[in-house]
Amino acid sequence: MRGADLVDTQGAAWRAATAHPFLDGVRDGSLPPAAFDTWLVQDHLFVADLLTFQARLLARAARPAQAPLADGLVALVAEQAWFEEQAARRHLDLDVEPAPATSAYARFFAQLEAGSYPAALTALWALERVYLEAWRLAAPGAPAYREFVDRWSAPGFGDYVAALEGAADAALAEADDSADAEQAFLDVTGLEVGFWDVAVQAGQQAGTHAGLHPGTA
Ligand code: HMH
Repeated sequence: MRGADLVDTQGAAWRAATAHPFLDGVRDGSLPPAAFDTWLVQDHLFVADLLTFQARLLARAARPAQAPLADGLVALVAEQAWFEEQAARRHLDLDVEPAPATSAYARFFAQLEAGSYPAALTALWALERVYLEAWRLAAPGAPAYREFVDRWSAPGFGDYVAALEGAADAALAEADDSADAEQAFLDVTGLEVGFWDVAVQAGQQAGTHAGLHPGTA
């Protein structure tokens, strides 16, 4: 089994993760700022968890996977700084509690750390590929969100995802059993939907409050 096969066999789950209403709102500009801001602060937490997970994955990586994983770690450190700049520009407090979906992702990472290397690498590739496809589908994006769309639609990010896919495929080719990797792939799609949902719900709540208290915004 190869990673690309999973995208085909789990097509419905894949589409749910990559074609969410959040992304429609990014594309046409209808996404409420409160939804976007919630996504931003939660993704900043997510990236910190991802960095920890990926650092531990690098420690047990096969030789050819080391370069993409190490390059990816450097990029994640820079990405955290970029999130912090974006948050400052939007006057957002990054010192927030993780949403349930963010905590669920952190628990998933912990579970992967205790599990097989091919499953962990497959999950990493899958979650990065979700971002590549999801944001590309939102391209070019409304002006307010364009910088974010550009980040994950960039050719360099595509190259990174392709390198991870190659590394995951190599690991899967050597695995005796890929059932856990398949499950990890499916888990990623569900966690991604949950993550987008948190943001969309925050936008709806902000809209409701604005409606209840007209003129106080
Ligand atoms: C929730 N999934 C989520 N956030 C991200 N930044 C990525 C994937 C890609 O790194």
